Amino acid sequence: MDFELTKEQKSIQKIAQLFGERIVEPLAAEIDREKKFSWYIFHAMQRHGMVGVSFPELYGGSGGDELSRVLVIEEMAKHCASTAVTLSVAQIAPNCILTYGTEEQKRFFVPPLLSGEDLSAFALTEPNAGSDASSLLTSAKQDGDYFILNGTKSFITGGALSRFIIVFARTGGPRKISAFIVEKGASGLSYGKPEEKLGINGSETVEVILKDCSVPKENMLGERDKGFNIAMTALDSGRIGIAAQSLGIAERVLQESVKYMRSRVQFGKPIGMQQGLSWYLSEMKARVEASRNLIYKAAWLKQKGLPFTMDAAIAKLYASETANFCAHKAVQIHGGYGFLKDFVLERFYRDAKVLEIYEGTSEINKLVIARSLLGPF
Ligand code: COS
Repeated sequence: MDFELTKEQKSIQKIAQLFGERIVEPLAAEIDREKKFSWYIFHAMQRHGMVGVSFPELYGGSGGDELSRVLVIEEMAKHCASTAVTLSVAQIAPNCILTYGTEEQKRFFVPPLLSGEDLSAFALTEPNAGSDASSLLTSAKQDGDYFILNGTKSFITGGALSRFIIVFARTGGPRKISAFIVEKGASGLSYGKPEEKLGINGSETVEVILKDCSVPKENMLGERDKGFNIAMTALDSGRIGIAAQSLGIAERVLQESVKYMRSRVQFGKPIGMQQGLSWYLSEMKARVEASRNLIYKAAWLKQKGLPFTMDAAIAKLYASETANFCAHKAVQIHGGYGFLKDFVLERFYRDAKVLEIYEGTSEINKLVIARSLLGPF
């Protein structure tokens, strides 16, 4: 067992750290305030190999491993949760295509997502199919060389900005779901207005509407009727990404709290000397370190090609709850200043809530863990 990062991982971490401090941090508050996706940051991340960090060089990636991907998302999240989630979600579609796509799909769709200028999205959720994802109603009916898709997808990150969206639609009865690559400009594809949210304001969230949307049959991803498994494996990896985002947020608010508790003087001494408050820090630190170990282990299992569904769910569950715990305590430590928009705590506090919701709520992750333990009845 080795807890040390490799030379390559350390070097990627360093680049991401500098990128976060120099490029992301100065823009993060404005992105939140203006509620605007930053193409500038996203393209810079593509150019610096961060989107493609864990993908093969053959398809425009940087050839790193899963832990490197975690390190990069973690660093981005220390500065801007919206940037971190955009990055994590941008890696879902290329991951799906490289795992399930034809060679033609890989060569055509993936390089522009990793080192080019394109963004992609993943559309599973519907207004009435959230946690119960397999009850989705969007339909895909074959008509000669095309599939005609009808339905509505909701909460789609980057939906309207993306060059294409991986859409899950029903091609038969129960469990018969297939995945399609729906390209921007396809007839019958439109978008709802961007959602107004509590946090992660710099990541776009829209409804995607498919009305007799025709998709060439070559754009089916993987086998017909086997799309649900594609969605589930994509979410396993996605959960590692969201866990890394959670870790970055928890680390940042902890760091802010340490700084503040050393400098803020009340009752004639720094508030860090008040035992009650210092114990908040200890609890935050313990949870941060536990989260890190869970996440890095899940990433390690994935890169070894070992089963990691349960470990990804544990990491996501624990790290997302840790981020919320830490953000809550950090605001408390900062008192009135934690409540002001001029300080970063308020933004991280709002941004943290969704971590317990998207890519599987805490309750769904508990269900995944319990099912892994109990097996089929
Ligand atoms: N990897 C690969 N395949 C998986 C899998 C995984 N992690 N989990 C389940 N599957 C497969 C099963 O093997 C089964 O395949 P077959 O039909 O070939 O036998 C199929 O998927 C259905 O599995 P299951 O019966 O467990 O599905 P359920 O409908 O009971 O749902 C949960 C399982 C609840 C785990 C799933 O719906 C889920 O993850 N929901 C949350 C969705 C989510 O995270 N949404 C957020 C979207 S992104 S914002």
